Amino acid sequence: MKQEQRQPEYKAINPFGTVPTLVHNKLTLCESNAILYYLCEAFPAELGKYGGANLEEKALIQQHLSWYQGTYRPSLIRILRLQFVGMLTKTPVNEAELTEGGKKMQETLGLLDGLLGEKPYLVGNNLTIADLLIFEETTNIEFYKLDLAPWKNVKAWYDRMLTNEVIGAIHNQFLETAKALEPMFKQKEGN
Ligand SMILES: N[C@@H](CCC(=O)N[C@@H](CS)C(=O)NCC(=O)O)C(=O)O
Repeated sequence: MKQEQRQPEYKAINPFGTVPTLVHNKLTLCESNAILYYLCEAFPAELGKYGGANLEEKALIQQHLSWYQGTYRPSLIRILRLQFVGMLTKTPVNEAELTEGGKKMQETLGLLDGLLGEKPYLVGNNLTIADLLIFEETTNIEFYKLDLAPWKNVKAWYDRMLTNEVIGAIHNQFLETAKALEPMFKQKEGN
């Protein structure tokens, strides 16, 4: 909200003005895909298992991360942006855009459902950085109160991710933040 990511001090380490940025030893690194890859390679004992067990898995992880950046994230964040911008600028949300965005989001969830199939995780039996990034974006559905039941593979995977103790704890914090923002949305709807 304070737009700190746009300040010159931050832009000195991240010229794109986006979060996250990783500073480790002599390296300053932007972009989630690159950061996640780096963490798995830099800390093999602790994090290597999330980066894929062999070349094929590593390549599939890259496929999912590219799809996430190019298709998945833009599709899920579109409606959220529309609603946030409407809320912050106190202007009515464009209903046609909202409907179109909702349709796109549902199509994308269908694609994710197909990518997952009945596998426990995107790349097979093990949780990887592809699951972490795509799951994190999928949590936005909590804002839309969208029931994932029609996408049964997504729903099973989403619930499975939440059984992970660390992910579950972070998710609970996220839910608290989402709840705290609810009155702002309601206030906007009432306007
Ligand atoms: N492709 C970038 C996207 C990063 C991104 O858009 N981050 C959001 C926060 S989740 C951000 O910094 N938004 C602030 C802005 O765009 O001003 C990545 O994966 O790191």
